[in-house]
Amino acid sequence: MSLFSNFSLVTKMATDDYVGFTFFVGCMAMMAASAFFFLSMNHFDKKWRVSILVSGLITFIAAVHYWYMRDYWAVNMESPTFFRYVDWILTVPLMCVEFFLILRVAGAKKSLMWNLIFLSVIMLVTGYFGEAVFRDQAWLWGLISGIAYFIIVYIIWFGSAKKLAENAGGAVLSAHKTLCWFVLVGWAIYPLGYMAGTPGWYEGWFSGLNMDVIYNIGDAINKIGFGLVVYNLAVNASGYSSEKA
Ligand SMILES: *C/C=C(C)/C=C/C=C(C)/C=C/C1=C(C)CCCC1(C)C
Repeated sequence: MSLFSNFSLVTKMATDDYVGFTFFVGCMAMMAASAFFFLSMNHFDKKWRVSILVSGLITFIAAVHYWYMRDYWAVNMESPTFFRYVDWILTVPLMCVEFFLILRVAGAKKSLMWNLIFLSVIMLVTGYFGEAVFRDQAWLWGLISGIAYFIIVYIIWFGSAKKLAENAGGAVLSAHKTLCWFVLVGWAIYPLGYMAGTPGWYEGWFSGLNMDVIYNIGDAINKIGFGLVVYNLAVNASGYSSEKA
């Protein structure tokens, strides 16, 4: 029974299992978004195809991880922290690549991309330490992670990335601005989840909220929304052709 239950039974979902529900819906949404990005890719001018491809890869990688996280939660009823961070360590750097790809038209250098990727890895590895390894010092690791996060925000809002976006102007500038808001507001959802799910002096601030529900909402907004901004940019900048499919 115990062996076969893993293969042949679908675990029940309680009507009040909000965490399980958001994993389930999140998984579906990521799959649908991936199909959308992949299938629309070839409608665009060549120079935008890689950007749309990356949007699809981000949601596809998330879909695969959500598939596992959904199962992990259903069987163990605990946070799939490991899968969560593996997902992020793959998808967040890809979002940094996305910034670079968009700004490439204005002459962005690879060093901008690598700086953002490096900072995002610091942000996530220190977050993992606080959440999974050194939970007693979760606030300290969260703080280091938060500093890396703010440097990313600074670079894209005020630093070299901003200057490139201004040089590019038009649809690129407005897409860049929207993505900046995603990083400032959309990404700020994650530290809230972290504070809801780790011990520390902030305990109780978000005690009514579940960490995984917050992370799942954040992922849906940021991964799918981010991809749609890029899609929209490609539509505005190159026009969508229904002939080329
Ligand atoms: C698709 C996944 C995304 C966009 C994940 C983003 C994750 C973050 C911005 C996480 C940030 C964190 C902090 C700023 C401090 C506390 C620890 C983290 C890792 C939750």
